[in-house]
Amino acid sequence: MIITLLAIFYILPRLSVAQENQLKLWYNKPAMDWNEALPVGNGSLGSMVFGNIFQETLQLNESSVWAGKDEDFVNPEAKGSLNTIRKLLFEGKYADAEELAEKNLMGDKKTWSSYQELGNLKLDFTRSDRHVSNYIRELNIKTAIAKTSFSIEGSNFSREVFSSAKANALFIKLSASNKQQINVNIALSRAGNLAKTSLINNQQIYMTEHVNQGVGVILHSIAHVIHTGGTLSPKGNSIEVEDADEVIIILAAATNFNHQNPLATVQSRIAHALAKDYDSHKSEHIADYQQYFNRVSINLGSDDFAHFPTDSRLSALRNGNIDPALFALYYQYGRYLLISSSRQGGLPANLQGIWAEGLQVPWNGDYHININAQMNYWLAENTNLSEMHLPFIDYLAKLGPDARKTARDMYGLNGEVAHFASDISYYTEPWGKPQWAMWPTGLAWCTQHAWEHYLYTGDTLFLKNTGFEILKQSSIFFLEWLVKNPKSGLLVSGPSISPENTFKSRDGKIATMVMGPTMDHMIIRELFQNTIAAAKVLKRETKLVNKLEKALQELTPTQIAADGRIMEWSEELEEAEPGHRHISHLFGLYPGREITTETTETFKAARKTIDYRLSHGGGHTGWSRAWIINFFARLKDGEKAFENLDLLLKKSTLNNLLDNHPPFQIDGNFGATAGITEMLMQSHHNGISLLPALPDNWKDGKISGIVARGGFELDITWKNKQLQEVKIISKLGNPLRLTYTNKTLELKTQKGTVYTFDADLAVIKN
Ligand code: FUC
Repeated sequence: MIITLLAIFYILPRLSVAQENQLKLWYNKPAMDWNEALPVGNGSLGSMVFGNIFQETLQLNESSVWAGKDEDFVNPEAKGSLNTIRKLLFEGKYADAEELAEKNLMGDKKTWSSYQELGNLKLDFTRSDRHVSNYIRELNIKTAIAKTSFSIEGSNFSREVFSSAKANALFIKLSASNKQQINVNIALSRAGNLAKTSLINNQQIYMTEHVNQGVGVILHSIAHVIHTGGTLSPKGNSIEVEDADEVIIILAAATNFNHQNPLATVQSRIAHALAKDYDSHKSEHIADYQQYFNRVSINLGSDDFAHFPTDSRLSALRNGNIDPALFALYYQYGRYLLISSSRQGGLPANLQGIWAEGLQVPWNGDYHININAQMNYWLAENTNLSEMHLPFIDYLAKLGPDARKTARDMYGLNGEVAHFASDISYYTEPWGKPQWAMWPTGLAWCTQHAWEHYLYTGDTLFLKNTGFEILKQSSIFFLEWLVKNPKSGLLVSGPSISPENTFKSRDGKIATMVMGPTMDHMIIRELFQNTIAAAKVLKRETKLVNKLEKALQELTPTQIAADGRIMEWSEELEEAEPGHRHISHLFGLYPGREITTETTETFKAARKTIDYRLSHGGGHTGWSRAWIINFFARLKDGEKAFENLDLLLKKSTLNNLLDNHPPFQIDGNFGATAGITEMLMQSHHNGISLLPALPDNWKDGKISGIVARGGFELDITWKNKQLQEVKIISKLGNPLRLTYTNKTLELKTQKGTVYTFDADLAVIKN
């Protein structure tokens, strides 16, 4: 009897609350600062929702709002200095080489550039003295809608915000349970106070600015206000709504970055949005978003704590609470963030996705291609968001012309090269300090994404029209770039660095540049292999293939140092910072696929390399920790992978579950989501491997809809850490090779057919 009553009054309602909250971030107080606000976005138009009761701010972003301008800044001395610098490095005169490189290889980038906020939509609710109860703010990642609700003196208030990719607009609805309850002043502004705002027909607030005092894009934004009941009147450049029953605001924005007439674009978006009612937009938005989001579901075990606010769950985790569902939420949040910041036809997700505050964003919010931009896309294919990968690949194709120019003007070589970072001006030249900039393999690393997109989708047309050219041009550059190391007779890449790491040179000075950092060779090896494979698929370029095959034979192999670790540079040098956040010489472990087989020396050396970094304080930035999760997953160590995921949430995650470098940087979210997938399934080597790094914490679980290379979609169920069942849809009809523990199965498949296997990999049904 007592148990039944308990079930009815306590457990059942709790269960339903928990279920309802499974895919929600929610809080019982407004955001204290930006790091607690909740992000919504349609790939380009985004907002951070604070959930303030009386003075609400919707901080706004549009992905093409950038200060800066197109500029060529190849150092004219570069070509003439290259051989001297190489000679100095071969002779071990690192400091001299670096000094010369800083002077003669670094470009003189004259214009400052940065991603910037679009602005702020301020909602000032006039009566601020009243008692508030039942406050909740949430982000529902199942519907991609942020909501704030509370009660004041018997009226329930609710504010909904979503950014619709369908309508290219942000929608905000303010409602109340009783009539005539909404009194609000609505204004648009922008940091720096240089934006011009005006009212159009008393119903629209228009804001424009040629950013950075004319050195940047021209932005245009319109907020259109619709009220039901009450009155609407102009107040300066803001709109005042009094005693309304309901208020809807539709906001659109565009810049001259990719619109000939951005104002006309904004006006037409508003006009189109007005042609339908709010509810139609809302259901269209949900349907559009869910066609991607719903492809994957995940259950990692008990969701007992879903009825607690997200920030409390995070602090409980820090205090030792075990909350598998929080990791599942974090996983789906990674997918939510990618759908919301990277949509076909738009720009790729930058260092902060699309969400950034103010006029100077950390690291300019750019595209850092020495790990960060790539990490943003590690989850795209395997979490079934292949379409979201395309903005990044399109971006690489667009880097082409500048990358060819840099190869030619800076080094006198053919093909394409880009260095450590770029932005929406598509620059590819290095600038600043050699320690981070003198690194020619940025674009080469990115080419992996073009090949991987093909591996997952089998889209030969894509490979023919877009992917192959990206691979080919990078390969052409590196065939010409590599030189013989006089000591070993093998090909090396240089002058170059192992991203951002330093070593102690023989004369006791700290240096960064060498001939032959290991990462370069790992990247180039994979680039050449991928280009050969792509050429074979397309049956072309036999001459190029022959050259690449020859170069592969001569390229410096990955070497192991006397202490058993993978060498970071071609000679044994002592790193100045042994816990450095970049673990570049493990590229071949992840995201590469050079180090795969457990019995090999390099596999063991990879393990030692990472253990050493960690024992010297490594993994201290969010993205570095996220990379480590993937390393341990590839090392098939579920406990270590989990330990680092757990540390990522405990140490490098903000209350809104965004990754904290610090400051906020989105790569850690994306990298960790990729890592969780990698713990549950891998497909980079010899077919598909099931549950390769399952931790004790996730004893029972299920993941549905993740994707393996070769075009297989998988539902995996496990119990007591043992595989129960795997359902595989063969999307392309490729042969399947499946491994679970020591069992392997090989099967020819038919396109569109579903195969189900048990723990012995015996076919249950198909
Ligand atoms: C890389 C990293 C930094 C930072 C920056 C945006 O250069 O070394 O930690 O993430 O990118």
